[in-house]
Amino acid sequence: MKEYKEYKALLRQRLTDKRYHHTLCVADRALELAKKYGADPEKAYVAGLLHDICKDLPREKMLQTLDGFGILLSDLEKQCPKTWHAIAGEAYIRRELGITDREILDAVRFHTTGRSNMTLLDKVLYLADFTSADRNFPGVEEIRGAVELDLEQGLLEAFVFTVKELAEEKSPIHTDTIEGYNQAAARFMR
Ligand code: DGI
Ligand code: FE
Ligand code: FE
Repeated sequence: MKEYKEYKALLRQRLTDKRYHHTLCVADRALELAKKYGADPEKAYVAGLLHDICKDLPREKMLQTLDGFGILLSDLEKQCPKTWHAIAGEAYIRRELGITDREILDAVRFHTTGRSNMTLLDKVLYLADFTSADRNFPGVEEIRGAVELDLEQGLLEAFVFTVKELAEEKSPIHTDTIEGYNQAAARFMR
Protein backbone atom coordinates (compact mmCIF):
# COMPACT_ATOMS: atom_id res chain seq x y z
CA MET A 1 0.00 0.00 0.00
CA LYS A 2 1.49 3.30 -1.11
CA GLU A 3 1.46 6.16 1.37
CA TYR A 4 0.36 8.78 -1.15
CA LYS A 5 2.58 11.42 0.44
CA GLU A 6 2.13 13.95 -2.41
CA TYR A 7 -1.66 13.79 -2.21
CA LYS A 8 -1.53 14.22 1.55
CA ALA A 9 0.79 17.25 1.25
CA LEU A 10 -1.55 18.85 -1.29
CA LEU A 11 -4.62 18.12 0.85
CA ARG A 12 -2.85 19.53 3.91
CA GLN A 13 -2.51 22.83 1.99
CA ARG A 14 -6.05 22.92 0.61
CA LEU A 15 -8.06 21.82 3.63
CA THR A 16 -8.71 23.04 7.16
CA ASP A 17 -7.29 20.90 10.00
CA LYS A 18 -10.71 19.40 10.64
CA ARG A 19 -11.39 18.57 7.00
CA TYR A 20 -7.90 17.12 6.59
CA HIS A 21 -8.49 14.87 9.59
CA HIS A 22 -11.87 13.85 8.12
CA THR A 23 -10.17 13.01 4.82
CA LEU A 24 -7.66 10.67 6.49
CA CYS A 25 -10.48 9.01 8.45
CA VAL A 26 -12.56 8.49 5.28
CA ALA A 27 -9.55 7.02 3.43
CA ASP A 28 -8.94 4.56 6.29
CA ARG A 29 -12.62 3.65 6.46
CA ALA A 30 -12.85 3.24 2.67
CA LEU A 31 -9.86 0.87 2.81
CA GLU A 32 -11.54 -1.11 5.59
CA LEU A 33 -14.86 -1.36 3.69
CA ALA A 34 -13.08 -2.24 0.45
CA LYS A 35 -11.35 -5.17 2.16
CA LYS A 36 -14.59 -6.29 3.78
CA TYR A 37 -16.74 -6.06 0.65
CA GLY A 38 -14.23 -6.90 -2.07
CA ALA A 39 -13.61 -3.51 -3.71
CA ASP A 40 -10.13 -2.48 -4.90
CA PRO A 41 -8.34 -1.31 -1.72
CA GLU A 42 -5.95 1.10 -3.44
CA LYS A 43 -8.71 2.79 -5.42
CA ALA A 44 -10.84 3.05 -2.28
CA TYR A 45 -8.00 4.65 -0.32
CA VAL A 46 -7.22 7.17 -3.08
CA ALA A 47 -10.90 8.03 -3.56
CA GLY A 48 -11.21 8.52 0.21
CA LEU A 49 -8.18 10.80 0.31
CA LEU A 50 -9.31 12.94 -2.61
CA HIS A 51 -13.11 13.00 -2.21
CA ASP A 52 -13.35 16.39 -0.46
CA ILE A 53 -10.37 18.08 -2.13
CA CYS A 54 -12.55 21.04 -3.21
CA LYS A 55 -14.73 21.13 -0.09
CA ASP A 56 -13.06 24.09 1.60
CA LEU A 57 -13.07 26.44 -1.38
CA PRO A 58 -15.03 29.60 -0.62
CA ARG A 59 -18.24 29.95 -2.65
CA GLU A 60 -16.79 32.38 -5.21
CA LYS A 61 -13.65 30.29 -5.73
CA MET A 62 -15.78 27.14 -6.09
CA LEU A 63 -17.91 28.80 -8.79
CA GLN A 64 -14.77 30.07 -10.52
CA THR A 65 -13.27 26.58 -10.41
CA LEU A 66 -16.38 25.02 -11.96
CA ASP A 67 -16.47 27.74 -14.59
CA GLY A 68 -12.75 27.29 -15.29
CA PHE A 69 -13.34 23.60 -15.99
CA GLY A 70 -16.19 24.54 -18.34
CA ILE A 71 -18.84 23.04 -16.08
CA LEU A 72 -22.34 24.51 -16.25
CA LEU A 73 -24.54 23.72 -13.26
CA SER A 74 -28.13 22.70 -13.91
CA ASP A 75 -30.87 24.71 -12.17
CA LEU A 76 -31.30 21.86 -9.68
CA GLU A 77 -27.55 21.74 -8.97
CA LYS A 78 -27.54 25.49 -8.40
CA GLN A 79 -30.16 24.89 -5.70
CA CYS A 80 -27.95 22.27 -3.99
CA PRO A 81 -24.68 24.10 -3.15
CA LYS A 82 -23.48 21.22 -0.98
CA THR A 83 -23.18 19.06 -4.08
CA TRP A 84 -20.79 21.48 -5.82
CA HIS A 85 -17.59 20.26 -4.15
CA ALA A 86 -18.15 16.75 -5.53
CA ILE A 87 -18.60 18.05 -9.08
CA ALA A 88 -15.58 20.34 -8.75
CA GLY A 89 -13.59 17.59 -7.00
CA GLU A 90 -13.99 15.13 -9.86
CA ALA A 91 -12.93 17.74 -12.43
CA TYR A 92 -9.99 18.83 -10.27
CA ILE A 93 -8.52 15.35 -9.73
CA ARG A 94 -9.00 14.52 -13.41
CA ARG A 95 -7.68 17.74 -14.89
CA GLU A 96 -5.11 18.85 -12.27
CA LEU A 97 -3.95 15.54 -10.78
CA GLY A 98 -4.27 13.47 -13.94
CA ILE A 99 -6.44 10.77 -12.40
CA THR A 100 -7.90 8.73 -15.26
CA ASP A 101 -9.49 5.81 -13.43
CA ARG A 102 -13.22 6.05 -14.18
CA GLU A 103 -14.20 4.24 -10.96
CA ILE A 104 -12.26 6.67 -8.77
CA LEU A 105 -13.59 9.68 -10.72
CA ASP A 106 -17.21 8.45 -10.42
CA ALA A 107 -16.90 7.60 -6.73
CA VAL A 108 -15.71 11.17 -6.02
CA ARG A 109 -18.29 12.71 -8.37
CA PHE A 110 -21.21 10.94 -6.66
CA HIS A 111 -19.96 10.77 -3.06
CA THR A 112 -22.40 13.46 -1.86
CA THR A 113 -25.63 12.50 -3.61
CA GLY A 114 -25.13 8.86 -4.49
CA ARG A 115 -26.96 7.82 -7.67
CA SER A 116 -28.76 4.86 -9.21
CA ASN A 117 -26.61 1.94 -10.38
CA MET A 118 -23.81 2.79 -7.97
CA THR A 119 -20.61 0.82 -8.48
CA LEU A 120 -19.11 -1.10 -5.57
CA LEU A 121 -16.51 1.66 -5.22
CA ASP A 122 -19.25 4.35 -5.23
CA LYS A 123 -20.97 2.55 -2.34
CA VAL A 124 -17.73 2.05 -0.42
CA LEU A 125 -16.83 5.75 -0.63
CA TYR A 126 -20.38 6.97 0.07
CA LEU A 127 -20.60 4.82 3.20
CA ALA A 128 -17.01 5.49 4.29
CA ASP A 129 -17.85 9.21 4.22
CA PHE A 130 -20.98 8.53 6.30
CA THR A 131 -19.37 6.25 8.89
CA SER A 132 -15.72 7.38 9.19
CA ALA A 133 -14.21 7.51 12.69
CA ASP A 134 -14.67 11.29 12.93
CA ARG A 135 -18.46 11.14 12.37
CA ASN A 136 -20.48 11.46 15.56
CA PHE A 137 -23.94 12.67 14.49
CA PRO A 138 -26.99 11.14 16.19
CA GLY A 139 -27.87 8.01 14.24
CA VAL A 140 -24.37 7.22 13.00
CA GLU A 141 -24.14 4.07 15.18
CA GLU A 142 -27.27 2.60 13.56
CA ILE A 143 -25.83 3.24 10.10
CA ARG A 144 -22.45 1.75 11.15
CA GLY A 145 -24.29 -1.31 12.44
CA ALA A 146 -26.18 -1.72 9.16
CA VAL A 147 -22.99 -1.28 7.09
CA GLU A 148 -21.31 -3.92 9.25
CA LEU A 149 -24.05 -6.45 8.46
CA ASP A 150 -24.71 -5.71 4.81
CA LEU A 151 -23.47 -3.05 2.40
CA GLU A 152 -26.86 -2.67 0.67
CA GLN A 153 -28.69 -2.36 4.00
CA GLY A 154 -26.18 0.27 5.08
CA LEU A 155 -26.68 2.13 1.83
CA LEU A 156 -30.45 2.20 2.29
CA GLU A 157 -30.09 3.47 5.87
CA ALA A 158 -27.74 6.22 4.71
CA PHE A 159 -30.15 7.32 1.96
CA VAL A 160 -33.08 7.28 4.40
CA PHE A 161 -31.10 9.46 6.80
CA THR A 162 -30.15 11.93 4.05
CA VAL A 163 -33.59 12.19 2.46
CA LYS A 164 -35.25 12.67 5.87
CA GLU A 165 -32.74 15.33 6.90
CA LEU A 166 -33.02 17.25 3.63
CA ALA A 167 -36.83 17.14 3.68
CA GLU A 168 -36.83 18.17 7.36
CA GLU A 169 -34.85 21.31 6.51
CA LYS A 170 -36.90 21.82 3.33
CA SER A 171 -33.81 21.63 1.11
CA PRO A 172 -34.15 20.64 -2.55
CA ILE A 173 -33.27 16.98 -3.03
CA HIS A 174 -31.16 16.21 -6.08
CA THR A 175 -32.56 13.62 -8.50
CA ASP A 176 -29.37 11.55 -8.05
CA THR A 177 -30.14 11.34 -4.32
CA ILE A 178 -33.79 10.38 -4.99
CA GLU A 179 -32.85 7.80 -7.62
CA GLY A 180 -30.23 6.30 -5.31
CA TYR A 181 -32.78 6.11 -2.51
CA ASN A 182 -35.47 4.59 -4.76
CA GLN A 183 -33.17 1.89 -6.04
CA ALA A 184 -31.85 1.06 -2.57
CA ALA A 185 -35.42 0.90 -1.20
CA ALA A 186 -36.65 -1.26 -4.10
CA ARG A 187 -34.02 -3.89 -3.22
CA PHE A 188 -35.74 -4.47 0.10
CA MET A 189 -39.34 -4.60 -1.16
CA ARG A 190 -41.14 -7.89 -0.93
O1 DGI B 1 -18.44 16.73 2.33
P1 DGI B 1 -18.91 16.03 3.59
O2 DGI B 1 -19.44 17.00 4.61
O3 DGI B 1 -17.87 15.13 4.17
O4 DGI B 1 -20.13 15.07 3.21
P2 DGI B 1 -21.00 15.07 1.86
O5 DGI B 1 -20.17 15.33 0.67
O6 DGI B 1 -21.77 13.78 1.90
O7 DGI B 1 -21.99 16.27 2.02
C1 DGI B 1 -23.05 16.15 2.93
C2 DGI B 1 -24.00 17.30 2.77
O8 DGI B 1 -24.54 17.28 1.44
C3 DGI B 1 -25.16 17.18 3.73
O9 DGI B 1 -25.32 18.44 4.38
C4 DGI B 1 -26.35 16.91 2.86
C5 DGI B 1 -25.91 17.49 1.53
N1 DGI B 1 -26.61 16.81 0.41
C6 DGI B 1 -26.51 15.50 0.04
N2 DGI B 1 -27.40 15.23 -0.93
C7 DGI B 1 -28.05 16.40 -1.17
C8 DGI B 1 -27.55 17.41 -0.33
N3 DGI B 1 -28.01 18.68 -0.30
C9 DGI B 1 -29.02 18.97 -1.13
N4 DGI B 1 -29.54 20.21 -1.13
N5 DGI B 1 -29.58 18.05 -1.97
C10 DGI B 1 -29.13 16.76 -2.05
O10 DGI B 1 -29.67 15.94 -2.80
FE1 FE C 1 -18.04 15.66 0.57
FE1 FE D 1 -16.41 13.89 3.21
